[in-house]
Amino acid sequence: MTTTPSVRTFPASFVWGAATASYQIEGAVTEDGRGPSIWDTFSATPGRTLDGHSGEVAADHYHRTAEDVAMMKDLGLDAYRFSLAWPRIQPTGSGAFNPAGLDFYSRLIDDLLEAGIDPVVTMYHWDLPQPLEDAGGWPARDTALRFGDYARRVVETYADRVKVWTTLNEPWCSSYLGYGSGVHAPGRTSEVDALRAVHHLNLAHGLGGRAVREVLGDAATLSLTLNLHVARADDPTSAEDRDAARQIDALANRAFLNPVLDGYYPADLLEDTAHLTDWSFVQDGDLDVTRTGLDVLGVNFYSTQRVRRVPPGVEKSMNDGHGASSATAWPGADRVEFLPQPGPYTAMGWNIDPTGMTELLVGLSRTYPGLPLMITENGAAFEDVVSEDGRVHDPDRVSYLHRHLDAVGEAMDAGADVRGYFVWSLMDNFEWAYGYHRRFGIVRIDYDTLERIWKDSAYWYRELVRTDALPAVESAPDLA
Ligand code: IFM
Repeated sequence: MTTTPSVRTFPASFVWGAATASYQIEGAVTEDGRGPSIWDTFSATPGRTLDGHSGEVAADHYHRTAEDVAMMKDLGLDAYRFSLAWPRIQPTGSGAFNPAGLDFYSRLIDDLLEAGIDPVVTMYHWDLPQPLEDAGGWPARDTALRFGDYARRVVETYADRVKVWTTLNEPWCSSYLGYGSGVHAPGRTSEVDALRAVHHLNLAHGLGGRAVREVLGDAATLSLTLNLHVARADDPTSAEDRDAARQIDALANRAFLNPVLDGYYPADLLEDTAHLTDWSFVQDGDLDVTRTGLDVLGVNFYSTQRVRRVPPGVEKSMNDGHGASSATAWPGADRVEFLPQPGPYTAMGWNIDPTGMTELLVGLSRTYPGLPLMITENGAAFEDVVSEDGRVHDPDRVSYLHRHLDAVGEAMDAGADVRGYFVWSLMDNFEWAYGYHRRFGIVRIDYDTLERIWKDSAYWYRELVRTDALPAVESAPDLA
């Protein structure tokens, strides 16, 4: 007897979207009054990004918003997640706001709404105004206060049209990659500064969240996007390895979840890092500010980690899969080793393991029952090529998306309240330290002509959005 494999379906209310970020797609870095950001400075510093690539032109989205919104409409997207460039809106990060910058996003929001696409706005996706870094950056408390002012202004400006507000994207990256390992802008390497940055980013979230709730009241959907880690003990029977996993969970996950959802920093985090800092930068009342609660938690998921505790005296490898090669990448975790994972891998070298997606979502829904979840990023970079037929056939990406969405469905079956999914990314873009050498888009950017070319994954995604059912991977080339 043959059985037809059942097709995974999603509720009609499930939100289908695509995500991008300002510095990665906009270009136009000196136009219409935009000020410099830490990523402009970092990219201009020799050796910081592959081949010295920068976001100077990127996907030229700044000049092609109408075309890009039309493309999103063709894809049938319910929602578009994008970020506001703080230095475009407030060029020095404090003081005067730039009307041209505010207008740019206002037009984008109008175009989206006219196309029937909900704008999901991230206030900060890593492009800190350079003058704020010069004054101390995220390790300095004042940066959080400046963010609070900026947040209030943008919420007041767009509240009539934008209801879903994400304060920060992946503060883990801003703090540990920016100030710990230094592989991201501004490229500093201090364990203590990384921890100070963690707190000030949480504080910034709190201040931004307050602005959202005060301006929008009950109409607000407040969100924060985290790249939570699924770090598994190499040997689950080893207390040392389990403790290594606990330590990474504290640094990567609970350092953000606890202050925002519970109003404290985990005791084990404070203990693990007590030799570095007494955390006195957390001032009285701060945790009341950080504890905003969330209307929806944004979850970015790409891969899993495997860790073990290295015995004293044994040399450990420093690769944590995020290009971190310095001892300052994970404050206080100097005896934790990130081990190579079984493949397959994406072009980032990240292992493909959709079980991590299910584990993460189910775990979150058990820890925080009733908390709605939204996949705000998931996707993969592969070595795409344009075929002779002019098409980009990207079966590996289609398979990656299929398997991860199936894993999301499994988590929903197990009770996780997942409201939607945003593919990373709408289009190829500036992949930070990797420049344009990594392509995550479902739409290809030809960086010579800036032409947009739909990959098979884009046609496949359009079919998914249309039907709320996972199309077969093999059907992708025929869906154009
Ligand atoms: O490109 C990034 C994005 O900016 C943040 N999340 C991970 C993506 C892939 O590295």
